[in-house]
Amino acid sequence: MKLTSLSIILPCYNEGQNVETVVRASDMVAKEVANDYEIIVVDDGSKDKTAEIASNLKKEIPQLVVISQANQGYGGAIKTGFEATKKDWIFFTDADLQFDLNELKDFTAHTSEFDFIFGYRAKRADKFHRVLIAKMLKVWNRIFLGFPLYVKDIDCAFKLMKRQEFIKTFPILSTGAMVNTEFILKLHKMGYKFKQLPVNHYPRLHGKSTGSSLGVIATAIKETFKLRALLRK
Ligand SMILES: Nc1nc2c(ncn2[C@@H]2O[C@H](COP(=O)(O)OP(=O)(O)O)[C@@H](O)[C@H]2O)c(=O)[nH]1
Ligand SMILES: [Mg+2]
Repeated sequence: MKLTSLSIILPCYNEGQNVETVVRASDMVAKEVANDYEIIVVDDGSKDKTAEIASNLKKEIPQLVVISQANQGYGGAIKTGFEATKKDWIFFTDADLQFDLNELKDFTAHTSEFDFIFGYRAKRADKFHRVLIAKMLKVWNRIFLGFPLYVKDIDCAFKLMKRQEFIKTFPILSTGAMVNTEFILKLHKMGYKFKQLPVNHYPRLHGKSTGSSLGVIATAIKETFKLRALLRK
């Protein structure tokens, strides 16, 4: 069954070589899975032509919205996207083509039963140190935040969520990598159940991953303690 309406969020930082392909792929799959849709590109202070390339596609794809902001980090970018959504369902993924947008079709089949359908990377196609950082984050989250163990892949950027329920997690405070941890913890506390589905993951062919840079990790550590204080309230 088709979704009534869908907002697709694509956070972008220097994705000039990927943005056109990912917007076109989003447009194709959105037509198949939803009666009405919008595609929101959040250009997070890119230093390349990401915003220009995306904006040029607006003539051809009227459902496309491009928002540019000063660089805030992954969480800040996705948060801007969340706040801009207007449709009944929210789907977000990365703009770097590490996921196959067509797999969204398998997700929509579960929307009559679940409000939150989260992907997990059965086999993650990232460098060893990137995967190690992700594993450490899981242990860290468990120790400091009591993160639910059954959530398989916290940061997997392939999530379909019902907007009306998801906005109960607002305001989202994290502007860095802890953004997924934050809203999953809030939803878990509210008693929501998540459907988890495997997704394929591909190596990044263009552009650079900064998901495990020192700055990102330092911000994540600071955000953990802010989150801890917030969740204790
Ligand atoms: N790393 C990073 N990614 C950003 C930022 N703003 C938006 N993004 C986007 O977030 C997504 C994931 O980033 P990436 O560096 O590939 O992270 P990784 O796949 O976890 O290593 C990509 O679509 C980026 O373009 C930012 O400030 N830093
Ligand atoms: Mg990536």
